[in-house]
Amino acid sequence: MKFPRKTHWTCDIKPELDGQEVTLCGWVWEIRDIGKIKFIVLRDREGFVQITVKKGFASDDALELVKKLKKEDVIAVRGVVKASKIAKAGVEVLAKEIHLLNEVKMMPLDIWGNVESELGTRLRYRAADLKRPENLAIFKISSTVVRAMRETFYKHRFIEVFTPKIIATCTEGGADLFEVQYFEKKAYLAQSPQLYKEQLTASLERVFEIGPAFRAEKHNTNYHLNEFISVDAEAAFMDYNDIMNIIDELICNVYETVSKLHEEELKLLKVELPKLKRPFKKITYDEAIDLLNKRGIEVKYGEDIPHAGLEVLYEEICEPFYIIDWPTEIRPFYTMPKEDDPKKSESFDLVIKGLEIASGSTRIHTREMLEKAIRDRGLDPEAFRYHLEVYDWGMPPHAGFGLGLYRLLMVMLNKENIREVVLYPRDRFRLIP
Ligand code: AMO
Repeated sequence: MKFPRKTHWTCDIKPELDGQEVTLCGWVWEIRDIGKIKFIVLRDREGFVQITVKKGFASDDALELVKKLKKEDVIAVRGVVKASKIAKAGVEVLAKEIHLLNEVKMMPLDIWGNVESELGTRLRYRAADLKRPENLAIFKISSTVVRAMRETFYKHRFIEVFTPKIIATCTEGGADLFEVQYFEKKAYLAQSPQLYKEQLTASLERVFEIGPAFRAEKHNTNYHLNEFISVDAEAAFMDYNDIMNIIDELICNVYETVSKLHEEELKLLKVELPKLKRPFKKITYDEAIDLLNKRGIEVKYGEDIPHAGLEVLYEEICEPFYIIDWPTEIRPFYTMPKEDDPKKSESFDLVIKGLEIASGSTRIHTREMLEKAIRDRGLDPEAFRYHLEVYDWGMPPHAGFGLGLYRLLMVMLNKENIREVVLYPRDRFRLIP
């Protein structure tokens, strides 16, 4: 198809380019007609630019076309940059040619901020909803978050890996698995790369993976999804304290990088990111239970701490914090018990603004101990045969964590509902689009 190629993005159009010819491609956001002169506000992913179409400068075709243009028509504009005192951004583009690349037929919802649609409606028409400036800001920030994480991982010599998402055995407990038909066999969608990432410490030493995890949980909350992006890391020759130090650095780098690169987007989203202090606070599970009981929230020893409890702890602590040293029996089988008190484990959950964002631990690295831990939880070691055998082949001491990307974005951007930060969320009742 013949059309002029984009030479600049809207964010590149600065008064310093005065006099330069540019081609912009994007969407008609707004059209204003003041008689002889017409203004188009063109939107692309990076923002808006005012296009001025006037007789004597624009081609006759352009002058004709601009009369018929509608909001969200897809256009390419060739023109000349002009520093301008009147235009909002101090700069505009005087159109020479305008090409209509595709005509809009209808829009299923208002993306211009005049009529607010409910989240359910927005998710139903998500591809249109994603054109809203707020969503452009959210998903640009999301990309930067992942980039900042990768930087921290590479700095610490982790390498990125990809493990299978179709698997034969459970990793985190059996109940929440999605079953799939794998030719003649039954298989499952991976809940977590847990067992693979642990095995990889015996060869690649330090690995990370940013990929989907699938959980058939019937929850219907604002912070659970059935498919989410899990940021996983695992490192040989480390324990849970080493891992928490890496998470501290990773989260701080994420907050700093987003603050630095996304001033405008944060302003649009009305978000002020705090300057976080490292190391994050740590309280033990026992301390957390005591504190909660004192505040009138009854949590029995040996139970998981409910979401409401985490919120109360956050009111008390007011910064990101870890709950460490959980009872061994309520953590997954691969978790290393504490040497001096095996009823407790070298494990942690990271809580930000009252929400569990990550969890991790030092792992068991001997076969005998792992086999016993599997049995102790009523699981069948035979089901883990292909995992257990690896522990005979020189398994290093290791530790790691899993972090929910969407949960982190949700707390960073003060969103009430996790679905706001997911392109196409998958929940109990949502499989389309
Ligand atoms: P866990 O099950 O705690 O640990 O999961 C790790 C993190 O993933 C996020 N998360 C979710 N996010 C959205 N929807 C869900 N349904 C959901 N479930 C979990 C949370 C959570 O903290 N293998 C271990 C990690 C490890 O030890 O390395 C694991 O999967 O933010």
